[in-house]
Amino acid sequence: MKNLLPLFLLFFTTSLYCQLFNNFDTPGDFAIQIDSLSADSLWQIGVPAKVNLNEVISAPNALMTDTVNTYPINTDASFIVEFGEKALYEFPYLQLEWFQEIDFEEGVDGGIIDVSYDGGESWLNIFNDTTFLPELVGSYTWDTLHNGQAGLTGVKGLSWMAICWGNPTGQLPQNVTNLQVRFTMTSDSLDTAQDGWLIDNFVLGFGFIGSTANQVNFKAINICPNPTTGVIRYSMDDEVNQDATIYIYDNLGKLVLNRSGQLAGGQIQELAIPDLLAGIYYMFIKTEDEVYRQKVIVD
Ligand SMILES: [Ca+2]
Ligand SMILES: [Ca+2]
Repeated sequence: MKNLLPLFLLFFTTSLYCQLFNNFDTPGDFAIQIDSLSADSLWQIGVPAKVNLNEVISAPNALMTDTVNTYPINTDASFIVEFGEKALYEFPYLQLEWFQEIDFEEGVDGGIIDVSYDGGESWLNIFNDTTFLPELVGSYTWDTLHNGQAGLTGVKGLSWMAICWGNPTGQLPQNVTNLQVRFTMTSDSLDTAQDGWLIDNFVLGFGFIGSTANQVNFKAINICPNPTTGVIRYSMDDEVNQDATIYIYDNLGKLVLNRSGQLAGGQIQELAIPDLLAGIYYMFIKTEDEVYRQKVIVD
């Protein structure tokens, strides 16, 4: 603890997490490629002035299917977020998260999310990606849409969603150097005068601490899924096979869990957290040689 506490306090004064953001209010860390070739391109970045979709997470802007009007019939409008080799250096522990509001004709129109792992050569619907098995977390409703594809549908207020790669059941190969995620709004020929899809605050998180924090030698704990409920599933990249102590602090810096035991190097391990209320926590694992750290969200 003697060594841990000063480092922990430093955390509150510096932003050390290695994440990429695009909140549509300032220049983002990664680009949003809106499908400008399509006449149907609906996606606009701006201040929402719609009837039903009107909340942003960070003011003033969000990305949405037209800032004012309801979505048209017979449309397929896409945008793509792309991450190259530099952004993927902590593969396969990777999470793309965002907030969204949804207003679609239930079970007919909706939002399709496809992923490409080969530079756009081939695409896998995220609900049917049985190759790499990304875990979808957060709050969402999906169904088979008018075109036979699985997608988000129905009406849902502001909610959080994430695609989580590198989980207990799915794993990405280390040689993937390009990851693209495509968001497509699709509608049939019946106009129900609904608002479509609004997205704000994309974050690509690595489960990694470091590049701006050379002065603090924390190493990463990989936690997936994150947010989690009831149990934390975690691993470290190092082959750590030694006695360690786990500390979990709440958002106010109060120690809420303290466990000692033997780490099983390279494996996904589980820590039960039945007593932790929903909120933000900071998990530290201290061995004789290292301190590992990660933010944990319990929901
Ligand atoms: Ca925003
Ligand atoms: Ca429709």
